[in-house]
Amino acid sequence: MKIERIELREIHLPLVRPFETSFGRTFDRNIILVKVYSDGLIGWGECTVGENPFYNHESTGSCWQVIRDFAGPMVLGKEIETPEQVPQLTRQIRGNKMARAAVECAVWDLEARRQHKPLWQLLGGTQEVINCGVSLGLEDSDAAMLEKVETEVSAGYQRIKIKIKPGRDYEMIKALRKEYPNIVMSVDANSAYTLADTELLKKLDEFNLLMIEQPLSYDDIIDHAALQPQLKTDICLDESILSVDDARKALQLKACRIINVKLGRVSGHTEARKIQAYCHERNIPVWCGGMLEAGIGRAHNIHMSTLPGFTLPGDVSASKRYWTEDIIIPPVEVTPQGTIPRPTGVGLGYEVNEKRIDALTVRTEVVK
Ligand code: OSB
Ligand code: MG
Repeated sequence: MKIERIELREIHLPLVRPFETSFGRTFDRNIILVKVYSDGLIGWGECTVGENPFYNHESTGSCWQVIRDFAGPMVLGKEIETPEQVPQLTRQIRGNKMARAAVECAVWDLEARRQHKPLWQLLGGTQEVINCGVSLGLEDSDAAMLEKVETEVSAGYQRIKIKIKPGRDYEMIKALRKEYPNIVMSVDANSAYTLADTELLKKLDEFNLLMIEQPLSYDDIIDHAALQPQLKTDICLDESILSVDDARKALQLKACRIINVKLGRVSGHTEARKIQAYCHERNIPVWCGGMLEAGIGRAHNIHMSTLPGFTLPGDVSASKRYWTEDIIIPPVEVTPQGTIPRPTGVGLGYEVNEKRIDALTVRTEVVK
């Protein structure tokens, strides 16, 4: 197929409730959508980047520029056999993986529609349902956090992840564990600690956590390798893993025992599949992380999560936890068992609500 046209949209939509991590609080999202055209068909991608360069070095603004001026033009007009060629076409771009991923994901959707298959089938997905957890942002009080845990446990989610930061860690988790001794619980520090905090991190072993996600620096593997043997709790790396090579290095150094895969962070489905395959061969569990995605990004995450290595519950949860009205129809819904059945329709398997997208659009540009 030949990519005939690439359009960018920036949509603005408020979150149902603010989401706080150790690096800051998000109230609204500004999300870039990529629409690719070929032979009368359309494919959609969503850039998973944050508004500020606080999770990684990218931002909505930087991704817009990189997609418009580099990743988009490298793909536009190109004859491609398979979406796996897209990372080849954009490989000259260093870093900027969320920008590159948005274009690649749109081409995957397009190719799935061209082949008249659901995306999961094209990717090689094998699981009929995906297992869902939730990620709970920081709250000012333990009482507020307890209330949120109660809501999500009642909704059926299979794993509850709690954001932590210095000062909101040991005592808060202790309070939650007192009320919920048996739920599957994990914590995510988003790089808020250093090796100087080793004693505190060791104390979290008391709480029988499924994992501790990214305790140390976003660009580190070495210090995590020093920390992991001192903890009973499994470390899961998120920010530090940008490629299958990073996954290999982290596992060789025993820096973690679990890996979080995010499509944007690792540059798209092609690299995500490589990480999944590498880990699956070694019995290292992976799971799908989230970046507060709207429906298109959420749907891409669902398809990826059907791959065989995705055994732990992901951060892929119901649309209504984020948006009053999503940009896809129907919205993503989660069963009382905490699962999402894999979509049956072609491509993403959800209808993209273009009217809603038009109403939310704050910027449009066509790639030249
Ligand atoms: O570290 O997993 C993270 C959100 C923004 C940036 C980083 C992270 C998160 C989440 C939210 O934990 C996951 C979600 O509900 O989409
Ligand atoms: Mg994380």
